[in-house]
Amino acid sequence: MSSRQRTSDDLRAVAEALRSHDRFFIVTHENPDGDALGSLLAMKLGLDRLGKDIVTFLPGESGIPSDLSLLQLEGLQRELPADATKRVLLALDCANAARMGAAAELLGRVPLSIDVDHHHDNTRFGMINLVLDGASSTGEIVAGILEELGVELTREIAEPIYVALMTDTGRFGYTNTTPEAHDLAAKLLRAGVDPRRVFQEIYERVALAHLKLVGRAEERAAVYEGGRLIISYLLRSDFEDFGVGEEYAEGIIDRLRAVDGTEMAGMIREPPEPPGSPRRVSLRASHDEIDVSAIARKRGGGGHRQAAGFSSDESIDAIVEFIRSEFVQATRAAARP
Ligand SMILES: [Mn+2]
Repeated sequence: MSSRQRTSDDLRAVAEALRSHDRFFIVTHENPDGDALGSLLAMKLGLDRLGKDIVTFLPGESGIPSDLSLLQLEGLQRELPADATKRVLLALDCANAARMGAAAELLGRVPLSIDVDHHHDNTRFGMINLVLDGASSTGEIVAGILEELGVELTREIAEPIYVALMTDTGRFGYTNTTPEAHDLAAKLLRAGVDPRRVFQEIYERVALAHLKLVGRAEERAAVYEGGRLIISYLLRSDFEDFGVGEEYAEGIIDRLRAVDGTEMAGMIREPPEPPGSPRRVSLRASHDEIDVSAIARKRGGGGHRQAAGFSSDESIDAIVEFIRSEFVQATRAAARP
């Protein structure tokens, strides 16, 4: 069976499952980004229109990133509701079950579980899996599902999909910016999305404290291996100094990667809450030869080839050393004829 054939079968299987059930529990990953929350909201609004009974859930402790406050997430649950096991579990943008946090324990206890994602290392933990690693974003897959279901693409539904698409492609700048991504963007604009307003809401409402936090991380950036590797870090005390949460560190990694000559960037941070939580590490590659998800997996994390992350209880120095040695190995392997 060709992969195109399999893809459309999976899409039809998901659409059929959504059509034939009535109660859903939609989950995305902890420390959510624009794709996670945009996909979740678009799917919820789409299924609402089909008259389905929907509960949405965000695992973990982290707040909603302030730059995503345009998403109308009323009703989003942070604790597992008692009736969750009676609902169809629909996981969006989760590469593995652990990404669902507390919702992972529902697997095997729900009538049906559906895994919709675009991470190439997705473990296919659902009973139905629609994993399209060529899709720019989970939002793009959600758009395809809603189209298959015949749900009208209203402005209300198009906007969160646009948020997912724009943020996951790095404002249409990463390698996942495919013709399909731009085709979808055009469709979303035709549905009434105002790209200028969405851009402003997400990227041009920066709190001064956020700017200062970014400044501190930039100040601390250090380069290694002749400038091909760049790493910075934020301490718990930095977040305390500016009175901001960990979600404000989002995006710093992309500023590091933008430095001329950078092949790989690493950003280490100590989450201010809850106390004693492990350090979190984001990795970015700027070309195809380095697979940062393979590096992250060595420490129990994962992600995409060019954007991945992991958690660690090691010291910052030890994490820097790990990243350096992995970078050297990865680039040496890439240079091999
Ligand atoms: Mn995504």
